[in-house]
Amino acid sequence: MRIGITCYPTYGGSGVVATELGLELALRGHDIHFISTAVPVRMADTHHRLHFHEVEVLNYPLFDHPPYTLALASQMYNVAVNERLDLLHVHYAIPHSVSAYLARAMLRERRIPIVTTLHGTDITLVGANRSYLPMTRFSIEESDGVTAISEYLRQVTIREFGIRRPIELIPNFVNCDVFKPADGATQREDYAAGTEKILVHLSNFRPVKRVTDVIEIFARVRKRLPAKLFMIGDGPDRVATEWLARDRGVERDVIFFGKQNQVQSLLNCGDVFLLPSEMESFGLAALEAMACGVPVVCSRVGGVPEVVRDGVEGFLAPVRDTEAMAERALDILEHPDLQRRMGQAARDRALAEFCSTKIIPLYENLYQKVLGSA
Ligand code: GMT
Repeated sequence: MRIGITCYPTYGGSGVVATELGLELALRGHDIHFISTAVPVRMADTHHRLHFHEVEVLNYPLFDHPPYTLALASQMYNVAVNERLDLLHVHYAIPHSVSAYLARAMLRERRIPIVTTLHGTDITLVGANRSYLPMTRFSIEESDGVTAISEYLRQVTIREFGIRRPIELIPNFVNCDVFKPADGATQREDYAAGTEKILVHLSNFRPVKRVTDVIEIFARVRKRLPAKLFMIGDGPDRVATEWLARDRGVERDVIFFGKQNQVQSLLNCGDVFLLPSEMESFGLAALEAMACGVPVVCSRVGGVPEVVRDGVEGFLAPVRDTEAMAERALDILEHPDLQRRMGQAARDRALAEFCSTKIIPLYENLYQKVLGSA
């Protein structure tokens, strides 16, 4: 198949999922055309079936706001014609499926199906401004196939938007051959001495990630045992987080790595992974840690309980309860048997439920289905 994929190329789970999906589909013989404002995050590999088409947003002095949605629709149309695309797969209803809807309407000689994957941000957007609801519902209803990345998000979308068309659950996935337990030496010794433990967090440091809670949790852990904290990523709350680390007196033990693409080698150093978010429709970063055999401590929100079972692959605790999360992290760090058992369970669950080998065929089946009924 010849597939156009659109996502935000920024540092976030949806961009990672879209990029990995494109890579995996290319390896399976499909021609993939990314249509985006920049090369998507984690797009490290090249492959003869992978192509990138930049969306240039016109900046004209009369425009207060550059017309991104229209620029994207135009480029989708151009690529669909020039590359004879079979379908468009967009990540986010707003605005990407609206652009796809326009591109489909412009392409009069044939009907190009649209698949929309929901990651949760559309819900957040409508929560912040109800006026987006009719447009979001419209673009979901007009898609030929719609997927949600967790059952939680599927249910919320149906409820919030009053959706009557089917929404398919296709969970997020991880390449279990890339994200896997270290099979030799790790970089651990470069950062931690002897028996020092390593805690890891990975996100885009948006307020919803509650990165300052990561510091609070770490400061509690650090009082009980020698440890280091890896902070991978960057974003709006980084400065506040650095400040809090100094305020809590743990700044020498916290390492800020900034944005990284090859996160697996850092995850492989971890003894426990922390994700205390306010909300996660899925929690891809936790899954990546799990695939590396690292137990996780997360907040019990959104779709996270579908990925992590409390007491099995790690622990879940109420949002904001940094004391409980620190205690659960200490349970793992102070009991090597538990750490080993949970790490193994985490790897097993990633293998059994969320490996790309299992999930990519679900997307291929959906593509076949929408092409069959186009
Ligand atoms: O959470 C973010 O800041 C990024 C956002 C995105 O759109 O990339 O993540 C959403 O999609 C990810 C991939 O499906 C999910 O793993 C995240 O849980 C979800 N974030 C939220 O629901 C807050």
